[in-house]
Amino acid sequence: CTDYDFRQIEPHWQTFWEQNQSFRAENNSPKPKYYVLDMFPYPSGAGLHIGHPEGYTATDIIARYKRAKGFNVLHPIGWDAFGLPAEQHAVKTGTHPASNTQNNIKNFRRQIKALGFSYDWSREIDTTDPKYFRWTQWIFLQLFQRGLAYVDERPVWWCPELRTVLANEEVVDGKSEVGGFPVERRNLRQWVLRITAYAERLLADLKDVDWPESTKRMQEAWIGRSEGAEILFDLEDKTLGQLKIFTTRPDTLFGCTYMVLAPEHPLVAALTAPEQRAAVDAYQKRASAKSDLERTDLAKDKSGVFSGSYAINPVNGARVPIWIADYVLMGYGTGAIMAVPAHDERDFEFATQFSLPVIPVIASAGEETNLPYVGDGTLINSGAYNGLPWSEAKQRITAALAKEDRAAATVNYKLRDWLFSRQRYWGEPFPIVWVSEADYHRAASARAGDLPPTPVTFSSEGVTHYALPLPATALPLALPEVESYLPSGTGESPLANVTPWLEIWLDYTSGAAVPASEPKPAGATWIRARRETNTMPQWAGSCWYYLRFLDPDNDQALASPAALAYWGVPDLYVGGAEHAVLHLLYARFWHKVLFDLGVVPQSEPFTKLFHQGIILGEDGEKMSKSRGNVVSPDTIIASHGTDSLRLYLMFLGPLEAMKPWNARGIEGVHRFLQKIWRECIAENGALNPKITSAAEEAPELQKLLHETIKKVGEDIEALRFNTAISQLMIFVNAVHKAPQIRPETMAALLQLLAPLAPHLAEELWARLGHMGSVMAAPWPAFDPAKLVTSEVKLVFQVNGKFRGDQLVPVDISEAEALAAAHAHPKVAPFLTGKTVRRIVFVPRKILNIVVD
Ligand code: ANZ
Repeated sequence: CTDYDFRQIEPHWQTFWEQNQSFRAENNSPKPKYYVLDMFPYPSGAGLHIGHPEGYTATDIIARYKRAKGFNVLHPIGWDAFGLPAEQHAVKTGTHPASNTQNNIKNFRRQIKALGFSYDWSREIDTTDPKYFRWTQWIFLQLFQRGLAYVDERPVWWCPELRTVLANEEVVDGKSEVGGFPVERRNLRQWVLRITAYAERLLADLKDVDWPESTKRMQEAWIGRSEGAEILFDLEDKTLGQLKIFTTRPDTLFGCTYMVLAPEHPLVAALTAPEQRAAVDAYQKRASAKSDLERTDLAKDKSGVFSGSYAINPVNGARVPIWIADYVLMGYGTGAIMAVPAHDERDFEFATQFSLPVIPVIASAGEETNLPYVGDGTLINSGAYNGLPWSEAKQRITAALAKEDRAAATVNYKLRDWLFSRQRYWGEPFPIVWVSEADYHRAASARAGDLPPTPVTFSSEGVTHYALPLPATALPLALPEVESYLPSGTGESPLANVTPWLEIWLDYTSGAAVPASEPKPAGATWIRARRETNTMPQWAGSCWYYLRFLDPDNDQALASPAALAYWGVPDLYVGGAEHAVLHLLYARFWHKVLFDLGVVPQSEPFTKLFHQGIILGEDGEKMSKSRGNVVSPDTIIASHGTDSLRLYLMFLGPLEAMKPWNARGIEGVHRFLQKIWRECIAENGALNPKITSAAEEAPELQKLLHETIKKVGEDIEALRFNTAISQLMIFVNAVHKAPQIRPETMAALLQLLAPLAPHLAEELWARLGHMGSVMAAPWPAFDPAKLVTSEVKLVFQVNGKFRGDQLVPVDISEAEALAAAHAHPKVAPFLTGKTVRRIVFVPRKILNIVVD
């Protein structure tokens, strides 16, 4: 077949690359390094969706381009393979989640290989592989040792009917997704990571990274730094002490008309008057079943109940009623507020609903405004502070109260510590056992360096348990086999049912364990222990995977110091904007901890980040199974080939833009590739005879070639692939029109095409007679001198008749042009012995000489 046969070409070159290990990155190389990373996929049962190859094609183009530019390129892939769907599948089928996960990985690998991406497959990783999660567990131990991991009772969704804890995504409208049973909040022992200790640095260091502005803003908002003051209000019942509130607006203190405590606030019980007890109890119960989002949503009706008690406003002695309402969260500030309905929307709604007074204390430009008024202004109704601008009043009031020890300026963060455990089977087990106080202290004497500054403990039924880490040498702690993937029924994970694994004799020096049902081994270092039954959340494995790619087989460290020093962090990270907050924030946190430990040399993991836009269905709607508008890469590869799919994905529009799929567009780019094929290959399958080293190429074509080299390179660097492709289309049109083409020109075209449509480029490169891969050839350089039009063809006429032409400098003068005509062998004979009467000179075009 002499036509463009992608079905034969694409698998052929994929095999070639694989056999030649064309994309292997070297940890020892004199070349400069370039590390380009994709957000690695979760291998779901559904296979790749079209959004995957969009981002992956972009990074692949960069990787291939950088190789041609002389870089040692690291472009790896792996699998973020723990997670809920695999566990749900296991519960349903009774098969081990690992087997389903491996099947999904196999399918993803096949699909990704069919796309011809230039990954270094020798570095493939899988977060569920004990060789990998050994180091996830190791990092956890470092966090633990530094006091950055602790346990706390935290609410989870609990379904009494299913006797299990549910993940947020398994709760729909307050009911279990499976079965539709009611759910409630229930406190369970959880591991929590102290990310708040890094809040300030996570915020400040955003200035050092090259990220989309919108993503930086989202992280800022999530960290949510706010400056204000904590202020103490006396309680009317002096025996109860004082009430501490957090406010960002001490300037509005005179406008405080009531106070609010979160339903979980420890003072609620003491402040509740006997006649209010029943109402308050009922209210607390109702609030406990709501999520924070439901509680604080502005659109939702405000609810609350009066406690029956009063506080005293420290600035004017006013008696202020204390309410209990769930729009105040226990987890923020002090869990108590002074309410200023005149200047806060939520307070205003609440006051309106419960007919509480509203006192304006801020005026704009000397005038009272519509309430609630949240803008700036000057103080009114505020005693000695009247007339002051609000920001000044804020400082003065805080300072005056601080003098009486009633206020302290404070900074609060919205960021909460990170709830880091799940009651699931399919996750990394914690390398932690629970032991008695006496045994903890015995172990501590041998292993002081492994333990946190203060012991992590947990009490239940009057007994205090101490968290003892396994020695790092005992890692990985693998998942035991279980009989059932169903939760334990007590809220603990299925691991709680595996008694021989759970209840053990532990040698605290080596981490060796035997079931507690067996006799205690001889030796003084064996203690009784119960393993932690929680597992880590799916985020854990993706927090540091970009480091493992540097040195994936290392069994001494997460990566060698040499590899960490050589590769550093990714030069470019591409992935969806849906990860703008959580994944990127968690990974930054871990990276900073590793930086503080001296493990990594940089303080930020992702210096340059880019989000690919979402591809919508042809109908302009989000692609989804239920809408039936999902496009599968497999189908397109079968019908048009991978090169067409890659090119089309990049030609759809700017990479960052949200754009609809268009089945007809794929035909267009496919024809473009066919056109290139025909420029190179003749009907009979031989090289197109127009390609000849004797070709005389017009200067315009040369100019366009150099313009194209420049533009394609610049566009690729800036991830503007759609405009790079447009430029190639312009150039291919010019090549098509040219009667003859030099082999070097065609070769340059194929090199420019290679990052985008690598299979076709390789095939034609070989057919042009080159040895080896097109990517081994250095990227073509453009000649700046060729970019300016320096010479033009000037036509010589004598008495209006064409007599010859010649390349001349564009800025040639009339006199110089005349001299050139006199020197031209074909023109000169018509001029010798004649008298020049008139000269018509059209610069860059014609010199007409009128003679007798
Ligand atoms: C009085 C006041 C007057 C407030 C005013 C605002 C406007 P940010 O900026 O988000 O930090 N607040 C404090 N703790 C709270 C909690 N646990 N749950 C819900 N709301 C809480 O917001 C701080 C403001 O949110 C605080 O300042 C407090 O209301 C409220 F004209 O105090 B303000």
